[in-house]
Amino acid sequence: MLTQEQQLLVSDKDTLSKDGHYDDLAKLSFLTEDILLEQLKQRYEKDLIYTYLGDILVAVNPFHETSLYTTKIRDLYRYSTDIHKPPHVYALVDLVYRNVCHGIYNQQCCVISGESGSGKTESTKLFLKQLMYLCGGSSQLEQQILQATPLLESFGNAQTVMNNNSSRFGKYIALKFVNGKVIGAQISDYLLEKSRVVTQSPGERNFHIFCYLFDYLPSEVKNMLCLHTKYDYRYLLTSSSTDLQHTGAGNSLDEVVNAMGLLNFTDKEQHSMFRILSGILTIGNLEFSTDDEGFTRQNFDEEKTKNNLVIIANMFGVNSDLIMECLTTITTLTRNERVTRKFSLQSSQDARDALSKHLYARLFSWLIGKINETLNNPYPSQEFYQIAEIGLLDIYGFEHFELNSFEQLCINLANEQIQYFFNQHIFRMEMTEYESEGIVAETLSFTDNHSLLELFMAKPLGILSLLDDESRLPKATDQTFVEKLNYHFGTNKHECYSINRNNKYSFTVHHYAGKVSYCALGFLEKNRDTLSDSVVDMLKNSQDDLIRLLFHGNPSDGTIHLNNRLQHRTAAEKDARNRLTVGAQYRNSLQVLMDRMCASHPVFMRCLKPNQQKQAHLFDATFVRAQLRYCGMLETTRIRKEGYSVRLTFEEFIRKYGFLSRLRSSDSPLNTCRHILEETKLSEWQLGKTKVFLKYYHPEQLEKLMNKYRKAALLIQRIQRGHTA
Ligand code: AOV
Ligand code: MG
Repeated sequence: MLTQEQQLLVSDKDTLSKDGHYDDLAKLSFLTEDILLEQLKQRYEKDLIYTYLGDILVAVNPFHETSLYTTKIRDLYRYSTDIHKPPHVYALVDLVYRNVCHGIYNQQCCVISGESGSGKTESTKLFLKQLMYLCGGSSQLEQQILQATPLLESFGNAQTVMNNNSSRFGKYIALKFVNGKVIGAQISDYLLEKSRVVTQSPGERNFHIFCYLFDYLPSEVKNMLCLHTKYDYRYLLTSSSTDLQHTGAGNSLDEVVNAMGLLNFTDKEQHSMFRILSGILTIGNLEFSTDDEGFTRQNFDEEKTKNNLVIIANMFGVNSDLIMECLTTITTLTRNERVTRKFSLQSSQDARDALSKHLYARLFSWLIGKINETLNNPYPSQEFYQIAEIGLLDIYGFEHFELNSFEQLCINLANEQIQYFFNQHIFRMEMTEYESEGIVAETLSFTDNHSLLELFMAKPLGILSLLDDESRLPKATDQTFVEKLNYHFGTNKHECYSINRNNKYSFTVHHYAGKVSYCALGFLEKNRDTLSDSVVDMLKNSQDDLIRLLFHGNPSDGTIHLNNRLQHRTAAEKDARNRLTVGAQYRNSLQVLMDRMCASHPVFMRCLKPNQQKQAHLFDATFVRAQLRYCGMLETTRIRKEGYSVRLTFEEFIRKYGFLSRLRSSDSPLNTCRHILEETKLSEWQLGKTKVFLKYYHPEQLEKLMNKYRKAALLIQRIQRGHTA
């Protein structure tokens, strides 16, 4: 019995292996859904989790440690010219990195998709680590880039029903290279699910970092931060789960602190950060009571509450009376008159939770800004160098819970966008380019999700626009929002929408990955995302430099300010953006992401989840079949086979393969390419107006020929040297 490592080392991409399964399913001459599923299953059972479908890499989550990532295997995929390698995420890394080194593409992106818990984040980490390995692996910058991951995961990931280490934010890491060396990186983040700070669904947890505080901080530090045990905090117990055993990403607080050190976070900043986290947990324990008129009482006479207030005031560097005032009253200025209104109990609780959510979200943005400041080394005299970029996209996967809220709507919209991009790339661009290049090809048919995107994004009649309208109307409620949706899209007016007659807060959207019913309770408030001016003013004037910075208050002379001029500026820019609703901001950030991806040469990786129990060695065929179907995997195979998945401009082609033919300078680029191709005796290629069109299997054949020619050339050189010696 071969080990996985040996299997990888001996496996040959070209041939049907002895066990009767293929490395590249696009090579099967006959492919049905059943065969595809059966092949994936057979491979999965041997821990061969990677499979090609043409040039798309499919990965089935093994849910256990494998020996697929040893140093030996890492070296196997290191700058190899032999591309007979079995499918692996490292093969993708090798491909994009070689493209950088050979100057083939200046902008590439790796799009990793799949539903929640399918393995996107793990694949991203493997990708990044291997990429840093290929380009050296030892420089400080490379280490810093790798260290950003555990830091972001601890603040941005949490346990959900679908995944113990679920990403609750989206990220796009852009890595910049000069001469094959990484010279900088920039992380863009997408909509952190900040509601998790104050509430979690059954079976779910708060962000990992909160648990780390209790699991790893030495008791004297915990005392200093006035932290008790994790069972004492409401924000950690809202899911009524008493099992708070840590199951996270396998990171620890040590790793987080270590990463912060490497990424130039000062001790003072780290200290402030811990105090903010402790303050957030404590503020969650503030209980309010009502007076005779039903308003929130302003005097807390309970001992416990008084103590909590003192702790919060201390952690946030603000006055405790002021906190109380901000959370129980609102003061407005009307015609030069200050009018103070008392809050209802609900308003006080909302104000308290809004403060926690905002503070955490701003802390998260600050972390990213600070990391970017460190990673974004300006390279000396950039204009003399060709900078190449590799982007890595890792967002939250498609989600379908029992209760789906605004966050799921946003998450699923992002997944629709990625699916659209995938479709666009695979199908539509294929056809448009054939046309513009004058290539003769059969029309390829495909399923589109354009109409769903319209349902969300259209102006003025799309879900997000209508939500914005309602958010602006003072009298509107979550219910009137659903009524508007039903009016505009219900009763067969939109194919992707249906009314839920038995629930006035609910509506159903037919996503590419299935129908999801959303509960609109809280939608308007989540979209408005307001924080009262008095709370902002209070935090702006905090004694703590970091809190002041997060709310762009007056900077002091502390290091935080000095190190953060850039951050300060982005914070101010963010403030301007903040006036937009959450939905509008999100739409904009997705648009920027799409533009960026469209300008890149993409490679795709599709992660599949073998079962819903997060279990090893369990392949639930029905569950996998559904995933294969909705992400258009079968169609993908067909299109890839029928179409020309590889296209290079004449110049690129000549630069890459010119070696295969004697070039005549008098020839036009078109003729030179034709000449090379004819000499290779390959078939089924086509020449367009500016590009060479190849089938997905051609590069491999060309690479084979190149190797043969190289060997021959070496031999000739040696013989010639022998003659002259
Ligand atoms: P996701 O990123 O796709 O979900 P993850 O990458 O977090 O999913 O993977 C979920 C879990 O599956 C990990 O915590 C690992 O335990 C396991 N896993 C994934 N890939 C591998 C692998 N290659 N080898 C071993 N175990 C693996 V979400 O972030 O929820 O959409 O929002
Ligand atoms: Mg993830």
